[in-house]
Amino acid sequence: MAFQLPDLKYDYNALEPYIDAQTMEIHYTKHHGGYTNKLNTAIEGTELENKSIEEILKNISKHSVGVRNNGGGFYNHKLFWDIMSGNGGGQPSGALLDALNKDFGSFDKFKETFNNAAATRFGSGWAWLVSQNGKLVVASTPNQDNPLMDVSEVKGTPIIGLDVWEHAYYLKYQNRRPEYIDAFWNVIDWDQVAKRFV
Ligand code: MN3
Repeated sequence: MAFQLPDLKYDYNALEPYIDAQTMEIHYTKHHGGYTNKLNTAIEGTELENKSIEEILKNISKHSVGVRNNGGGFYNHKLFWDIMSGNGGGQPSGALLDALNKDFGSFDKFKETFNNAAATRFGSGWAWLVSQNGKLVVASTPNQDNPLMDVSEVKGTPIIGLDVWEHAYYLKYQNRRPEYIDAFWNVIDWDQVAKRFV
């Protein structure tokens, strides 16, 4: 198997009450697990088996829809789990906070922009904070696309990714996506986000 489902660094109930244990378990084992298996099936016997996921995504326009959807799903969920923690929340500091202030005017203004991108993404997709050589922008993508892909409208390095597919919140929040988006800020791991930024 070229790609393996990455270990989750916390228990399924670690993000309660903001993200419930049942959602975490299904999301990680069935959805992320499914993307991983289907990615492996899609690249089996091809040269992509020896490439990094970043390399594959960078040239995604050359590959099949199956590689695009499942490669994106594989990468995006790993990032998503990595930037959350049961000890998360609060505010960023240091160079990341300086950059957010510079590029959005204030931390609150950044959150407002990000929340709006997440809430207004039609159907299934992701909201992103993206670094374009140090300049920060907010974007959203459909399906399992992400800003590393050459087909993405906004390109750069994803620093924060928020999954706004219904499977990410429907068990607890039903149709109330904005409540889920608000809750996310209580579990975001700013130390991990800062590491991705530098
Ligand atoms: Mn998902």
